[in-house]
Amino acid sequence: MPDTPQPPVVANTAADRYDFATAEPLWQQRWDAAACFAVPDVPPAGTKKYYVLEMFPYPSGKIHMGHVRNYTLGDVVARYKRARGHLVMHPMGWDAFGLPAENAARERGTHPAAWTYQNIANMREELKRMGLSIEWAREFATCDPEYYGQQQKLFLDFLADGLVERKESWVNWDPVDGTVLANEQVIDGKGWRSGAPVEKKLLSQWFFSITKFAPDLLASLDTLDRWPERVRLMQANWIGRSEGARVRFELAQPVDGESEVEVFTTRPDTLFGMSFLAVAAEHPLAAAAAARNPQAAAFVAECRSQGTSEAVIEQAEKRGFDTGFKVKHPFTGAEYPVWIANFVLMEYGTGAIFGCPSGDQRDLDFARKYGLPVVPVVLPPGADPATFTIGAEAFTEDGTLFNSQFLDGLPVAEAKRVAIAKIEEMGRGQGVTNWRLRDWGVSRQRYWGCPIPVIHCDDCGAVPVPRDQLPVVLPKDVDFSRPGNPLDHHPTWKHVACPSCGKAARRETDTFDTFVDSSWYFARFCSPHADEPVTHAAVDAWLPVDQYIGGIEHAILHLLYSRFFTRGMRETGHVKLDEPFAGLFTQGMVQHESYKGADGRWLYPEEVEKRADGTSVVRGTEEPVTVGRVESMSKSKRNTVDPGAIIARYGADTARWFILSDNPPERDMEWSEAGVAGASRFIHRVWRLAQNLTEADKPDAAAGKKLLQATHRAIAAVTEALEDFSFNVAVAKTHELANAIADASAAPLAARREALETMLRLFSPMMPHLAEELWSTLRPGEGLVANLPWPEADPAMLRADSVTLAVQVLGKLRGTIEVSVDATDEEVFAAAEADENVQRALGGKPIKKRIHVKGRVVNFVV
Ligand code: ANZ
Ligand code: ZN
Repeated sequence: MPDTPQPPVVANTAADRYDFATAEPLWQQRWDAAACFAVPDVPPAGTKKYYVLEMFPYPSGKIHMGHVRNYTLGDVVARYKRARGHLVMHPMGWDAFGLPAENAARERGTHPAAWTYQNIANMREELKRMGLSIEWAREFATCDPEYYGQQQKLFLDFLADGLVERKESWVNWDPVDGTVLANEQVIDGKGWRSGAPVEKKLLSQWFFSITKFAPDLLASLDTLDRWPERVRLMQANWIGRSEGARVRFELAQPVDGESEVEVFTTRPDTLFGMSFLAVAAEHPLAAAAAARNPQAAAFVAECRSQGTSEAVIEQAEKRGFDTGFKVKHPFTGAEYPVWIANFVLMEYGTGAIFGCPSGDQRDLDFARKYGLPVVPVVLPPGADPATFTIGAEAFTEDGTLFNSQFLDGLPVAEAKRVAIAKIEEMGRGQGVTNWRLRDWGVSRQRYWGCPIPVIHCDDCGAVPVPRDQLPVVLPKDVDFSRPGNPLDHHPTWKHVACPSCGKAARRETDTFDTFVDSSWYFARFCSPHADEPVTHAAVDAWLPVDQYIGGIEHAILHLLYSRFFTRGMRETGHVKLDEPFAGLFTQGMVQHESYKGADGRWLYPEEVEKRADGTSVVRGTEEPVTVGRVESMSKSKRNTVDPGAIIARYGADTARWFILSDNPPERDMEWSEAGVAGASRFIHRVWRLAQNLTEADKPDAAAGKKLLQATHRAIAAVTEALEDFSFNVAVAKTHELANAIADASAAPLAARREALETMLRLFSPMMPHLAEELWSTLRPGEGLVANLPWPEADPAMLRADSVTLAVQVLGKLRGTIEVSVDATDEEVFAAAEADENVQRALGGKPIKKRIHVKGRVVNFVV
């Protein structure tokens, strides 16, 4: 049946505004259908590969503006490099294991797997609406058994190769919940859930031997010339190489048969400034003191409840307990007290230090608190030894030794060498290199993680699960109603036969730290469906990642662990390279104003109405709103904006364009309603420019040439900006070109068309949907912009025809002239002399000297 006739559409409305809501999904489908972003696991010979990767998201349920920024930046790089003729791999996956899924299970009764996969489905849809050039066929989640089973193989390879060790280590233990706590779950020394004081407990755990690679991980930082300097520095500090000495102090009286305590120091030069020796609460001497004295035992127990993280210890008040034991100074034989101190870590150096309060702030705070002597031994340059004293601050810089017998008069570096030589000669120790880096403990007593593929047998010890029995899959039927690790109290899962002797044995119920999952995913993307962790041909061709993009919050651990894993995979024959990420870009945060209601409650931006007079009220009321600082978006301050809502209202291109335009991408940017609205206006304006392409009444060839020159300058400028990660500059240059097109209404149609077509290709990495939409109307049937090569600037067009020169008389600016760039000196001087203002300044006097600085200035001396 025929349709009933419709009234004619009101002219213009359709041509007035770009219908992004229809266009964007359409172009996303077209890209998909054409498999634009698919690449083979093994690129054909002769292709230039480029691997772009953004740090993969944790599937929390919804994408946030930080994701939008991260994936937009990566998408610009990916699309640009494709246009430049590279075969670009740009995959996406999910860092899907971790505690929030378990918390959801405990709080809401949903299974961690169901919760996680539902979140992934939601976030995948949201990301797809952004129009990213991602090859979704490579997608995986780290909680897929196909992924974590391969990770288990890698672990077994590392184990066989001596890169994994089982050793005891201290963990935070919640005695009420009967569970191990992560550092961030210890709040003011108490378990976050139970509120019970946290204890330290010694557990046998798996460690990756990252310290084996410490020298290489440090030295190789120098080769990472496309990494931010700041990140390399943070890595270097974390690895923390320090030169120092181990010194053995003799105990005045042996303790439990032990006659010495060994300390580690980076400042052996300050030995004469010693006023005490201190050991960690877990040190054998502390245990010996505790066995003799209940007060010492109480102090040790208190230290245990402090939490294990270095940050906690750094901030905690310095406290100690005098054990009554004494040690003898290696050089003077004088006796000094042995304390237990809460700021000495058992895991660093030897777990014991000598304290020199004048040279170390912690030691000074400690000495002031407990009335221990403060002897200055390093004299600052220019200070008077007779009057120099230490006040509230230790002196930690370079100077000259004094009060130090045979070291007196030496600068610090020299004094270190002399002190070490003396200690070695006396047989009391030796110079050593010490590393701050610890081995990486990867055992977690949690359900929602990758099972560690080991079986514990009373006779055979820790036995690897045979490869043909991998993956060790998580059981689905788990009970979250009890505290602790559900794997551990599962009725059957852990009861298995020993693969070696066949006797009853126990499956390891610990799972991997989720940082393990993210330490090799970039390699897995090269052949995501292989039944080995990686395939050689794929990783050899695609790695390293050419451009990695993510937040600075991952500058240390994630990158270091990935660098370690790459080395481990090299040792075990999986890859041939050392460094996984050739280029790294760290983006800034997305910020927003924060708002508070009259009663001080935080308000969401959409709850706030801004009035023309500059005041703000709660929408629909008269309640005044206090506009607070612009700060990083966070749920707690409610200063978040939902990307889904922005895309629905303005389209993905607007969100992308605004996020790129605001600031250089390495800096923080402020999300504002006005900014988004501005980006949206620009998009509609560009769209209208393309709708009004008709021949000018009187085409002006000169205007056409000027427009084409502006176009080629834009090609050069946008290209340079994109190469440089200066995306905000690329946006600004596009604006300039749009203005030039709008101003060139007299230019011939062909020139305006060329300018527009070039502009849409230049902004296509940033606003890919609008680019396709315009291309399809300007060049119907000519394929996708996504498949076009990058425009090339014509050098001849870049050269300006004329230049503006300043004309000076006796060094004073008197006028400006416009001359051809090819003008000879004589032509330039003639033009300058002919200028009215210049003639007035010359006043008819004879010119003694003429100077022409090409492209800049003419000067006449009279
Ligand atoms: C005496 C001394 C005198 C120190 C002085 C410093 C200044 P880095 O550079 O980080 O390696 N230390 C050694 N082991 C420790 C431990 N387990 N827990 C806490 N502190 C420890 O730091 C090395 C310095 O930190 C060492 O040098 C030691 O104090 C302390 F004027 O020895 B120093
Ligand atoms: Zn056995």
